[in-house]
Amino acid sequence: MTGAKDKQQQARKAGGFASVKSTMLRLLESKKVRENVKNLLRMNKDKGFDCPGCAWGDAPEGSIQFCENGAKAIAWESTSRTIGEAFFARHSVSYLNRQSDYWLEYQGRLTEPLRYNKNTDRYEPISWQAAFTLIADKLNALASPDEAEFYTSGRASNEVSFLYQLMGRTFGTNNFPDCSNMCHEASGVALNAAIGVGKGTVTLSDFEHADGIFVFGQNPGTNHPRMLNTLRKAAKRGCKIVSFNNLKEVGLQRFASPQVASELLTSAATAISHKYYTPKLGGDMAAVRGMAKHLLNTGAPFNQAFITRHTGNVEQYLAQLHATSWQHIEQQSGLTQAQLAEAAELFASCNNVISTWAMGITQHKHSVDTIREITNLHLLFGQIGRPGAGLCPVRGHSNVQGNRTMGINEKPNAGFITRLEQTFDRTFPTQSGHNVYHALKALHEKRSKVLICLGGNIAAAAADSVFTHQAVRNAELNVQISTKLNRSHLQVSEEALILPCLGRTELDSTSLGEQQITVEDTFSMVHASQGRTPPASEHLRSEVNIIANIAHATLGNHPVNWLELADDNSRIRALIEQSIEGFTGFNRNLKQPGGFYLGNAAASLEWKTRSGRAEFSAAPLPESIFPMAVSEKIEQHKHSVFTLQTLRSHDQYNTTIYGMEDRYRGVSGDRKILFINPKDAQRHKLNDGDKVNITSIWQDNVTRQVTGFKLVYYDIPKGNLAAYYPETNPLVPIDSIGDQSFTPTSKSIAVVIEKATFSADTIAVSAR
Ligand SMILES: Nc1nc2c(c(=O)[nH]1)N[C@H]1C(S)=C(S)[C@@H](COP(=O)(O)OP(=O)(O)OC[C@H]3O[C@@H](n4cnc5c(=O)[nH]c(N)nc54)[C@H](O)[C@@H]3O)O[C@H]1N2
Ligand SMILES: Nc1nc2c(c(=O)[nH]1)N[C@H]1C(S)=C(S)[C@@H](COP(=O)(O)OP(=O)(O)OC[C@H]3O[C@@H](n4cnc5c(=O)[nH]c(N)nc54)[C@H](O)[C@@H]3O)O[C@H]1N2
Ligand SMILES: [Mo]
Repeated sequence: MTGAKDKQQQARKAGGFASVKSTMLRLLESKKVRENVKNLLRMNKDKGFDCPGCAWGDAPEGSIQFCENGAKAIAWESTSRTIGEAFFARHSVSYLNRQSDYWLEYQGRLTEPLRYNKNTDRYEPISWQAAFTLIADKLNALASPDEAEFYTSGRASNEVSFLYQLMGRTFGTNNFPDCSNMCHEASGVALNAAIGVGKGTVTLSDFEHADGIFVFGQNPGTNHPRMLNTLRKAAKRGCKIVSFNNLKEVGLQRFASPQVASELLTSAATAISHKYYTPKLGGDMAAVRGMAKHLLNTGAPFNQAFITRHTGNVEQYLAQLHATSWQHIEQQSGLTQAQLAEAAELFASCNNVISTWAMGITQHKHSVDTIREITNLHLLFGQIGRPGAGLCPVRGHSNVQGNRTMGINEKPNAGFITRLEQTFDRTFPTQSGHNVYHALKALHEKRSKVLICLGGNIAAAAADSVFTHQAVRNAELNVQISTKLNRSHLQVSEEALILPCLGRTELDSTSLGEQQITVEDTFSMVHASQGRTPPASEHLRSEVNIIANIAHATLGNHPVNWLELADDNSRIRALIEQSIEGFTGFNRNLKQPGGFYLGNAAASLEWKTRSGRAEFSAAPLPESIFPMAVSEKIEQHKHSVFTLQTLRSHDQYNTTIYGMEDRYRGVSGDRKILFINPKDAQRHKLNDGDKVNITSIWQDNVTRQVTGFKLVYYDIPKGNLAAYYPETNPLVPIDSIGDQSFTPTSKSIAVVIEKATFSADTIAVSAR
């Protein structure tokens, strides 16, 4: 039996050189090694391309900014393996659907447009033109434009996103489900209500001025490795980094920079976190409330001048602090009053504090209220809108923030639509469309009939896999614009198309020359990106070209000559400049080294809220992190119910699985594992290595189960479990969503576990 602590100790030795070495070996094994290395060196530099790994910003000094996981993303995209006609003639869709997510993507890059033939259950080649005509005919035959769903994944560039929303809106709908509905939606909702902008208020340089950085529910060592460099530098100059994480993530504790030669050679590592708290899943709102309550009770010096001048609703919030009991705070956060007092004192003692957060905060039922609570704490001390202070939701996909700026939004604001109407001299729909939740419901009930996906893998990424697969399968036409084969291509019944596109790393050369795209990082910096490597196949088209052609086939020359835009991204940028605030001089500005800043009203103390002030939220701490009906069911199971979080390993990019290693957590060779506190396991007469089945508890009578998961002892709060996504998506009930955000509660699922009585390997079955 391996002790949880030992395992983590071993893992701690990882990082540094090991993290680079494994990547380099992988790259050296690749046939396209020269391109890969050249790419790596160009990544995020002015004439290079934006790393598709994450949305963290780039330091302006132009140093080589790569990380292991960014390198993996590139190696994965620039593989020399390809699949085309022969592959799809060999394998039926039913066969492919029985393979793992890893196997599907590992087959290589898609090379030609394909159409599903339901008689043979196979994908067969189709010409680009025939594919565009098929989509146009189907769209134009719908009874209402609201029967079509236009999904976007956050890798899509500003240019293609702008074109895509213009196409959807001209067609007549605001049905724009997108990956951020499953990601940072709660951040947008909470920040819009509190401070009037749905984005973070800091830029990269603010991290140089902060003397406190609070990191909530985020694993940057794996998911934002370049952020670790920022944290490491901050820690070295004495900035206090305080982590709130359900797990003791190695990267947040110690980190050796892969870019500092001395640390590489000696494996020396910087201690990152000054303090590390491990709240229970869903316990952060309680934790932050406890901090604020302690500071109120001890008469800490709130920034009265700031509160009076800039905020609203403070009395109601302070009353709520009084009303919330310490018992409630301790029970829900899993932290003691003394721990929260310590964290609170640290916060109050800092001159400039930044709080960052990611999925550990946004994927709960009460995520919006949790982010409002973090904001409340900042408002009490005026910790926003000056150098080194502010709020920083750390976005995931490399352009997910830009997608939103470009209008990928099912609830566009009136100002956005008005400007679009001025540019194109016509009206656009204003009524709300579908987010991911509503789109899947509509497809499941066959109210929606066409699903078009600009990247991503909605079938594997969304909750409740059985429900979601059926929903996608119900589409009368399923169109996937993709680089690699994935689960979403295989949920087909009638018509389906796979349209293969260029990746970020590839050269997009049109009759008008080499094209650039632009992206916006988590700090509202917009910069250009240009691929360099030869495309994986001569038949690939850029995403812009594909969308322009679908639009042309469907809408003719309305409201623009789409084909003129198909090969000319600078013309699209000129339209963006006309239509969207902050993009004046777009084509000129993107030549600035490091890109240009879009600005952020809240960062300059301008509050675009209804009241014109930054608003405190006086929401009560929820009784339970689950809905009432579920709490009642949990009560029946008494002490055997756990809360499960679903998270990423070190060897995946969302639904793309690179391999079976989760080195920082000491796991190797398997992904069907369940992290458990040894005491919890023993209480259930279970041991490290035992196989279990996991069943979720929800208010309906549907059985949601995955089987044959191996227990791994881990340093995790009692009553909490962790397992990898997307394998555990069958467990997340479709209706288990965040209040106001509609985000699946992927970090708090009530489950029971039982020892598997057979060596089951049936997740694929239960997921279908
Ligand atoms: N290499 C790589 N990079 C990525 C991605 C990837 O898959 N691979 N995905 C990209 C995307 S789209 C996104 S959104 C980001 C995701 O970045 P993260 O949010 O870091 O991703 P997760 O793996 O979901 O990790 C959630 C973290 O929050 C902690 N946590 C979970 N629940 C709670 C809670 O209730 N309270 C607290 N305090 N902590 C909690 C978990 O222990 C874990 O450390 O990364 C982006 N970058
Ligand atoms: N249980 C659980 N579920 C979750 C989460 C969780 O933490 N737990 N996280 C959620 C989050 S934060 C997110 S963002 C979503 C992710 O949801 P998505 O964004 O939909 O999924 P990805 O896995 O990033 O998409 C991978 C696919 O994108 C395609 N692709 C890659 N590069 C390109 C490109 O350049 N162009 C095009 N057109 N296609 C490309 C490839 O075909 C690949 O198969 O998942 C969510 N689902
Ligand atoms: Mo995400």
